[in-house]
Amino acid sequence: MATEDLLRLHGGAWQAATRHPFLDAVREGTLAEQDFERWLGQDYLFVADLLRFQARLLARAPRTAQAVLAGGVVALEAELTWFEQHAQRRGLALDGERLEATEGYRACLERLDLGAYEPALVALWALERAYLQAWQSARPGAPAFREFVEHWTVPAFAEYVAGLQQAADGALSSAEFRIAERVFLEIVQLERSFWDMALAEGVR
Ligand code: MP5
Repeated sequence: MATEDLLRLHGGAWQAATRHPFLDAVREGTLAEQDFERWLGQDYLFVADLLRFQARLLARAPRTAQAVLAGGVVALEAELTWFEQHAQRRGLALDGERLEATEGYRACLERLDLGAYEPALVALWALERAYLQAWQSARPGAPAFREFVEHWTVPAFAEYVAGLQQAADGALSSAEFRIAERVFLEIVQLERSFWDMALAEGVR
């Protein structure tokens, strides 16, 4: 089984996680500022959690996966700075509490961290691929949000996701199909909940 099979088998769930009214509003320029800022603050907390998870994943990765995972760790650290700069420009504090979806994601990453390497890598690929496709659906993005759309749709990010996919395919051959599938579906659900959360207080 390969990663593409997971996407093919669960196309409906994947679509729900990667096409969302939040992203449509980013594209159309109709997103309320407070919704965007809620997403920004929560995604900052998520990326901080992801950096810890990925650093530990790197520590237990086989030699062949070290380069792509190490590159990702460096990029995540730089991304935190990027978020901090945006928050500062908007006068936003980044020390908020995790809302439910963010906390659920953190708990999932922690569980994966305690389990086997292979499903954890599949999870990382799935969440990065979901973000790539989600932001692609918002292209080109209204001027106010364009920098964010570009951030997750640049060719370098797509190449990173492809590198993770190659590593995940290598890992999948030795992973139990059902375990990988369960992890994949959990990530898909978390991604969807994250977008729902961003709009939760002002569904329009
Ligand atoms: C990513 C993210 C992608 N920033 N937020 C969520 C909810 N899912 C996935 O991670 P990265 O490392 O920012 O590309």
